[in-house]
Amino acid sequence: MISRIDLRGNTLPEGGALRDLLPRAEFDVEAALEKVRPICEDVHHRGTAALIEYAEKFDGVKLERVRVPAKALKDALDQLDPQVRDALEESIRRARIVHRAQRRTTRTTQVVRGGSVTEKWVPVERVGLYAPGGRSVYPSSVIMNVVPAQEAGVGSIALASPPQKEFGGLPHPTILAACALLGIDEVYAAGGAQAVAMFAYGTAGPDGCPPANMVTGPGNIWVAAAKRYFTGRIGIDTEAGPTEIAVLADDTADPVHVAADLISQAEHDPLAAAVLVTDSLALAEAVEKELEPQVAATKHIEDRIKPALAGRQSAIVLVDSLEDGLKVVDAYGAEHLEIQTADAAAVADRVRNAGAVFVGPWAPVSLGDYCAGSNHVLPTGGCACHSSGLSVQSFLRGIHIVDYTRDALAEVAHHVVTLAEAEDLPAHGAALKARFEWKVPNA
Ligand code: HSO
Ligand code: ZN
Repeated sequence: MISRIDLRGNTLPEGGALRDLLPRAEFDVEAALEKVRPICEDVHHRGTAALIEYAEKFDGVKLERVRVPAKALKDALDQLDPQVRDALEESIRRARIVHRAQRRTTRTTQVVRGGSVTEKWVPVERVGLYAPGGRSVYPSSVIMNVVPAQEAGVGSIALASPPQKEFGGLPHPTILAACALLGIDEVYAAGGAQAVAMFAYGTAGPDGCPPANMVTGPGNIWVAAAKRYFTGRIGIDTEAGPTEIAVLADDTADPVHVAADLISQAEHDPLAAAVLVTDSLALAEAVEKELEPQVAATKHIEDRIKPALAGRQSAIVLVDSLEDGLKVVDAYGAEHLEIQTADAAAVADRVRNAGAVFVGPWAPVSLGDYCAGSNHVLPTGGCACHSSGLSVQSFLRGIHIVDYTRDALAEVAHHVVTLAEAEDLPAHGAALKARFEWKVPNA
């Protein structure tokens, strides 16, 4: 069901060469970009009319309006299963605790007497959040996007999610209910690249959507391609690829837990990646054995879990030692990394590259998906080597405010002039000279 990659007996190659030995899904955003470009431009030119046409073409629904009426949001919350409501509320409560603690305070640094730089954190003015529909209807992802934006102080938050045929062209009711719980009342029934274009360009008219400065949220390859298309025009979070779990485990790990956790993320998508890295052949064999009955006992077997586990993106990687295991997980840079070893906290502390790290037997990825307080919008495809998951910081801009007195400027003016001349930019130097009657002090 899952292949093995045996890296034992050899010195591991470094960096990129090691990464090439490890499994990863094909996710060709560049190819999707070609298809997405005309859709985005169509939304640019025809606005709401184009969105309505794409809803019919891609979602099979004839929409009268794209903006979801307030009553639909209220009804969805009224009709929400009370147990689901309780769980969503707890998830929101915990996410708020963690994200509130991420808020940044303005800091002034005195560089010299009379010269200071203040770093002021200002929220993005308006963001558009995307919540997928179809195979993945995740109200938890609404929480993971909305809470950091709200805690950052974003003033205007809108959400788009694909129209669903079985719900009369509205987004899925649990998505609407999650919006209502979070106080989000600007919601659009729009999906895919066209939803991203709606936020990027804005649409006119009474049913229109004002343009947003930033779009975040997970989505399929079309959403990722549209985000790439608009990069530079608007801010985005990372382009979300198929979900990934890596588990670094030794012979103290419980194979039942390890197998369950690998399956838990394979459940998302046939392209989802499940990777076990271990120095214990006995554990590898036990997990392989355990996968069979656990997969058989779950739900999305043929369409997602089996292809995900059997795909080239998933594997059990055997290594000589935990040291080598750490090198492997760092080279891989998983979206989610579980540490199931003796002294797991110490091992976790040595990890350099991962979207989120889950320590020991009582912190499975599923906890992080819903109720740990951490964010589940995390970098995939190895982007954990350079990017972080969604946080309050994602929605803030740090503005430097430079404040110097005459004396403080005089003290450093000659250095500025020298550097300007070294770069053949004399007018830069002249801006200083003009302030000191064309004689730079200390020159
Ligand atoms: N594991 C997914 C998020 C998710 N899981 C939503 C359940 N619902 C990517 O981090
Ligand atoms: Zn998940």
